[in-house]
Amino acid sequence: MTGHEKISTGVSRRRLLQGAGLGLAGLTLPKAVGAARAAGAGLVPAPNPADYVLKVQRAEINPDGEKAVPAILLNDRLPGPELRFTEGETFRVRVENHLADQPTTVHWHGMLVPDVMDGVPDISQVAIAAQQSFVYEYPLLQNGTYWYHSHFSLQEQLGHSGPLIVEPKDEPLAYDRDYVIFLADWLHSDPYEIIPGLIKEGESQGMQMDAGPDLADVDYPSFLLNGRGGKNFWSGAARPGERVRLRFINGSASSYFKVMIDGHPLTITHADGPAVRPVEVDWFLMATAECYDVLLTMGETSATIHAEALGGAGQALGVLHAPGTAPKVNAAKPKFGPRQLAYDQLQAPEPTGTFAKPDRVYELTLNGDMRKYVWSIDNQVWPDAEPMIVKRGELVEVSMKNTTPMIHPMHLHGHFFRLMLPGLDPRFAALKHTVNVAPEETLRFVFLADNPGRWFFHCHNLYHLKTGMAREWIYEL
Ligand SMILES: [Cu+2]
Repeated sequence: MTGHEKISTGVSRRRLLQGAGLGLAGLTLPKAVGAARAAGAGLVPAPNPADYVLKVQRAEINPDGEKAVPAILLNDRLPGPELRFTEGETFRVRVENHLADQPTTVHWHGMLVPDVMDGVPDISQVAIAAQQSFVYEYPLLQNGTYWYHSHFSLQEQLGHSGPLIVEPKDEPLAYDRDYVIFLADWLHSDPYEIIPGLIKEGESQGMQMDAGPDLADVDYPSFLLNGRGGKNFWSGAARPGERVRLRFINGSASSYFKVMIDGHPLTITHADGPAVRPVEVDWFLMATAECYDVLLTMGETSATIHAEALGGAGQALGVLHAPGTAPKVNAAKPKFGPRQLAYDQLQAPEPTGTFAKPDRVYELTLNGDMRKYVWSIDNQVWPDAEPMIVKRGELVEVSMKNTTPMIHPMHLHGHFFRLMLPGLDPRFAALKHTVNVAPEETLRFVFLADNPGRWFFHCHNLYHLKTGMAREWIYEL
């Protein structure tokens, strides 16, 4: 059975939406679906037209001007095409797998989808086989800056990712320009050699690996901003005095970025999609897979955007410049001001929940064996790990104690969680989908189990995920 057939009939599509448990009563089905149902049994209605078609294909590209390497791209672009919708619309995207030899999927990162649209092989869908297609379709119940990527093996590292923007029906912010800034890390070698290399390194270094905090375990030769690196930098036009909205997405496989813009304070307006109370900073750290929207007022004819990889291995660069002037890049190491965004500055503008006592508590430890390069949650190495059980309607509290010397960007599928930080009013806890857990740190979040299904929860460092740092939530009936 292919998902394509299942979705393209009005009856099963309706069942799919009702089964999602997303409170869709009153949802109006598109006209085409109603007509097809009226035509009666025995007729197979034409599939709903997709708003976008994403073709997954191999390519050879040279995004930093240094080396041509094999890639897996969507519509031959790096990053993949910007998908833009308005809240309340139906998301409908056909993914065509033109790979000759590998399945693929697309995960819509941060989106509140029915689980069968979540794109995780063996959990929420059967991967799209080579030369097959699948239509992802779901109602858009939220707005903000999100992204998408393959959840199959290491395809994401090869370029299989892109931005997904959902605009609100009425935009409360005023700005003159709106740019997506998609950050990535880029290899000049085969990503499938990374893990064997790290295991070898662990064996030869022995106990030294436990010496202290470690900020990055992959040596990347390049970091990309909107698919460009090196001298081939991205630029966007902005006149002095204009308000510019930048939608930062950390679409890297395993890098954190320190982000600043020469000469410009940044007002953080959104974190991981939802709005936060605006806060002005000099710079912010982005964990892998996090998203931040910022506003700035263009003050000069040219300003360089710096995204320096944590650990100092390099930076991704871009330039905002006045139209008609040549973009000038400042490739020097960035100088970070004193005001760094902290998680406890992220506060929701409206209450996101109450003081209610959780119905269920999970106290998890994040573990790893650096020498063997095996990562785990509660010493369970995915896929050899027990599912974590919740029931619909429960308030679930999760604490994560990081017992490893590495940073872990932990990501929950299918739900926002409320980040619970000491000293903050929990009613205004920010909604997030990804959070950095630093070495020795314990972080706590709460989520409402309101989206029945099977959901992945994992470290978004692709190599930690691949070597076991993941668990599955299952809704019990
Ligand atoms: Cu990790």
